Amino acid sequence: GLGLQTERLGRFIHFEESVDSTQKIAHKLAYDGMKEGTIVVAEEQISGRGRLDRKWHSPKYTGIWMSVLLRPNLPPPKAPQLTLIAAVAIVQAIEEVTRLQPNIKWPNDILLNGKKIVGILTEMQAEADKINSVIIGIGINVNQQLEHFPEELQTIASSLLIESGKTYTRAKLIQVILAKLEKLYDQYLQHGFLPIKLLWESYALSIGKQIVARTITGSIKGVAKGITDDGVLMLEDKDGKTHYIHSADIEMEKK
Ligand code: BT5
Repeated sequence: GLGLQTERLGRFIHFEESVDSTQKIAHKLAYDGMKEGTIVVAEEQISGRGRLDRKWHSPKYTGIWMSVLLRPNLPPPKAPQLTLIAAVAIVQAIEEVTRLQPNIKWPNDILLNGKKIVGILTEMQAEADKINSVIIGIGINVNQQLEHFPEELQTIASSLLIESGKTYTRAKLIQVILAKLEKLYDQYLQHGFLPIKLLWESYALSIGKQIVARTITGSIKGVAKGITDDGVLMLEDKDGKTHYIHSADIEMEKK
């Protein structure tokens, strides 16, 4: 067992040795009416995915490939906040278990020493103006050596093992992540996003820095000012105009 300290999250665990994507299974379980807190965990993903149909490298036995089903009673525009809540929970869990201090790169990356160790993919099903289900996909590089990564990832990705020289028990990490996530999620449902937004900003890398936001319609340069109460990134360009970025890849500008 995982020794869970949660009331709802992870009370039902769907475990598989090898899957296409834990997201796919979680969507099916959501459709079948499974309860909030159901999680899907796999040892390996053959077609793990990122945003915009990008691939997520998910080799066997070395990482955490997990999807969490939530059913918040909220309108669809609130769903992106759940990505930020998950990011805070994961940072807190990694800090507690490893004593490393990761940072968040808006919206969905967690980095150590500038390299990506975690990716989060939030997908939503809504009916009319109400969320039916949100699937939070979490990928964490735990015990990979550098040579486990494909060459194109070796300069941009890392793992907890590479950064600390230690291996970690994935079940322990999952247990702590679910405990932190449940606590923050309950706090969010009771008190709203503001307290979590402040926490999120304390871990964020790009706030106050010059960045480039690549959106599907083009790139915008400016200074990241922070996030709105809905979790939207605020970017101020050189003319002092504020842009509200809902979805993008962020690059820190090199001086
Ligand atoms: C993400 O997308 O970062 C979201 C990744 C979510 C993965 C989880 S695992 C469990 C669940 N099931 C799934 O199928 N997915 C979720 P994005 O921001 O689009 O970043 C994707 C990019 O990250 C790729 O194009 C690569 O450049 C890079 N990448 C791929 N695999 C990586 C890895 N293992 N570690 C670090 N970077 C990686």
